[in-house]
Order: sequence, then C-alpha cells, then structure tokens
Amino acid sequence: MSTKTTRAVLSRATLSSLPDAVERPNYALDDVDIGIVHFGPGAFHRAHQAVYLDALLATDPRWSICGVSLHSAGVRDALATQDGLYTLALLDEQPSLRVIGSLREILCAPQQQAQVLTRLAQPQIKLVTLTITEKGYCLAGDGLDMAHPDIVHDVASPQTPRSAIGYLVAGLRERHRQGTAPFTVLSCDNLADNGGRLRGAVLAFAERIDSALAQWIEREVAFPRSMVDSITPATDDALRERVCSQLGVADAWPIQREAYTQWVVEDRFCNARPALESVGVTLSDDIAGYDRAKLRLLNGPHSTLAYVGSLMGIGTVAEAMRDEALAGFVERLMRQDMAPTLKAPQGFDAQAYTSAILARFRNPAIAHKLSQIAWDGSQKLPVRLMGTIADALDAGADIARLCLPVAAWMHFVRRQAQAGERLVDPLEARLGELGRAASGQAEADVPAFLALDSVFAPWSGDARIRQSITEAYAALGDGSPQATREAIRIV
Ligand code: CS2
Repeated sequence: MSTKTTRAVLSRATLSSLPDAVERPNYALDDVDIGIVHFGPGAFHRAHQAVYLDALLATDPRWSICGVSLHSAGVRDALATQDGLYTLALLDEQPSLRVIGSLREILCAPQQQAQVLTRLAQPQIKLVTLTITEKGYCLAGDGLDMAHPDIVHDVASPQTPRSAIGYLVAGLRERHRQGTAPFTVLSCDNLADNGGRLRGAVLAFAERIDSALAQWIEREVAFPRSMVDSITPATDDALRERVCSQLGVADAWPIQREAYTQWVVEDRFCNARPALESVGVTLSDDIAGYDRAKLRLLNGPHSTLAYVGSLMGIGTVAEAMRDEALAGFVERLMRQDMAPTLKAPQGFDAQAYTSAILARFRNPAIAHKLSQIAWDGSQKLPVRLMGTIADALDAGADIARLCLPVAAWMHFVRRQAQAGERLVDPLEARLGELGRAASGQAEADVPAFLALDSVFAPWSGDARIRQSITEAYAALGDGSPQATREAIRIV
C-alpha cells in the first residue's frame, strides 16, 4: 500500500514524535545490557515477559533481552529497521498503546548460530527463558522424545544444534567448560510442571552426550516452574492499520493482548535474577497448583470453545460466548466438572477464578480466533483436558461432558482433513490420514484416534474413557452445526 512506503517507521529516531498518550520506554535504549536470552520471541513473549522487563529496565539496566527465533527470521527482519521497538495494544474498555524496548537484539538461530552460542556462553547472561509452545520441547509421554528428528540431529551434532534443548545444553556445556556459572532456565509455556519437564529433557539430552556435564547440570542449574497468563490474539492487518494511524508512524509487527496479565514464577534461581516482584510478578515457593488451575480452567475451556465452536461455525471466543448454548455448556463444564476436581493452591477460590475467566472470554474488544486456539490440538489435549478427565474418574464423577470436547477435536480433524484444509499440528500428516479415513462412525473412528499414543497413551486403555469419548463422538452426529448444538444441549 502506498501509505506503507511513504510513512516513517517506528524507531529510536521517531520515538519523540509519537502522540503523548503513547507510553514508551522509560530508560535510554543505549544504556541497557543484555542479561536474558529468550527462545521464541513470538507474540506471546512480546506481549507478556518482554513487557514486564520493559518496566523493570527503568530501574535496573541489566535485563534487556536477546530474542532467539529457532525457525523463521520474520520477527528479526520486521523489527530490524525499528531498532527492535514494537507497539503493544492493550485491548480494554479504553484501549491504549505502549512502545516496548526490552528486546535489544533478535537473532534467527538457523542463520546466526555462532552468535546465539556466543550469547549463551557470556557470563552476563544469567537467565534463559522460553516460549517455544508445547511442541518445542520435543517431549513424548513423560520425557524427551529421543526419536524426534531434531533431537536425533542434535545428539549427533551437539555443537550445531537445531532444537531449544540442543541449544540449552550447548550453552551450558560451554559455560561448564569455561568455569562460568550456569544461567537459570525458565520455561514460560503452558505445560504443567514446565520447569520440571524441561529439566528432565535437558538432563536426558546431556546424559547422551556427556555424563559429567549432566551431573553438573543436575547439581547446579535451576529450572523454576512458571505460570503465564494473558490472552494474546494473533496480529492482523486491522491492528497494523490502527496502530499505524494512532502512532503516525508504521510498525511492521505490533501485537495485542487483553489488559489482564499474570506471571507466577517459582523462586528458585541459580544465578542473579531480575527483581521481577517489583514489576508485578508473583514469586512463590510452590507454584504447582497455579499452573494446573490455569491450564485446566482457562486453557481447557479455550480448547473446548475452539473445537466445539468451530464445528458450530463460530469464529471467535467472544462470539462463542454470545452463543447462549455454547456459553452455557462451557460454564457447566468449568463449574461442575473442572473446578470440583482441581487440586488447587490453598485459599484458591476456583469458582471466583472461573467467573473472572468467563468475563475475560466475553471481552468484546478482543477478536481471538478459535482457529488460532485450535492449533496443535495433539499437544494441548493431554495437558488441558485429559488430566481433568482422569481426576474426575478417580473422584467417581461423571465424565460425559468432559469427553465432549475431546470428541469434538476428532470431528474437527475429520472435517478439516476431508475439506482439504491444513491442520496446524506437529502430527499434521498422521492426523490428515486419520481424518480422511474417518467414516463418521464412532465405533470405527474413535479407536483409530485413541491409538495416537503421544496424545492418549496414559488414558486410552481405560474402558470408561473409551466409552465416554465414543458416546460423545456419536452424539456429535455428523459434526454439523445443528448436530453439535443438539449434543451440547443434552450433555
Ligand atoms: C490459548 C492460549 O491459543 C491457545 O491455545 O488457549 O494461548 C491462551 O490464550 C493463553 O494461555 C492465555 O494465557
């Protein structure tokens, strides 16, 4: 568009020309040092952790970020002409804009491997954080998937890694060799016990290449758990245009999120850490419980809305919440099935938490696409829904309603595959085959899906789970909007 070519771009030079209402870095960009390497500088990181650190840099210049993309050069290239600056739009009743400056360097690992490894070895890097999504951990069942192609590659060539696990171990190995104190490794992804699982994966990898290194990591490196929360819809052209017209300069990759944000971090660091508590982060000795509550009561319902809502032909979370039948279904699911089986932190009020989440889902200022949340279902179902189903069974509760979103995912996969639509999922190829072969008959289709061990292995042997998912799949009929509407009405 012609406006894009003629308009000035957001950068250090244009910062002072922005309207007064736009918040901007409260520190001199040149005076800060890089103290953190972050893997996965996508929208969520830039809307969440980078914003906390942007606030922190005003009082402590040691903690700016080097973002490392493991695959694409998109973020690096978009922000290169902008001095790493980008705009955050906070979508509330009164939307506001803020320019974030905490990403002082962005590297694309496949093209700048040596620079990434150099950064990881520097003593000034005291913290490595990650938002690489569930699939980035290369897990299978409880541990590292040794057969994952990236892990096979990295074990064979540990000096030239591809995976996040390979990079972490390469960085720690160099520090061990040089006698440099290790960095803390902080996972910020939606996985239960994210720190524990990452630690297990790193140790398993290190053990394969150097057992003395594995012992050092086991002894010296901390992998705190964390819980992160803020709804962050993907950037679209409408946002780009709105930001551009309000700023008066162009921003190639602004991001948006709701005003609500939460970050709870286990206070277990092996090297210096930023004073995160000074910028609103909760540091706690025990965060197990917070992560489970959020995964089960926010992400579980989100995935439910994604699959059930998509079958019903609904486009966004807020639209889904305006559909009385679907909103009623998801609220029953949360209040009657998910909240009662949650082992919550002491003093945690699951019903109040549920009410707050439902209000966030209803936020009319946010167009959060169900198709975005539907991505990577094979990675999300186990952590978001299957644990609740297992706990409900243990408590002797009915699981019919809880199994419906799982069956809806199967119908969703079938519908997408048969319509020739792409499925964004690490199991895309396998799911495509399953979806194309599915007949719509529950007795044939459900066992084929349940045979996906990486998704269902711990649960697929349970006859009650098999039966409930089969019944739910049958209740969804042909997966059409009408049949789905009928199914959620009666369960
Ligand atoms: C969503 C999450 O896309 C998804 O799967 O459930 O990204 C969700 O918006 C965040 O976890 C909220 O903190």
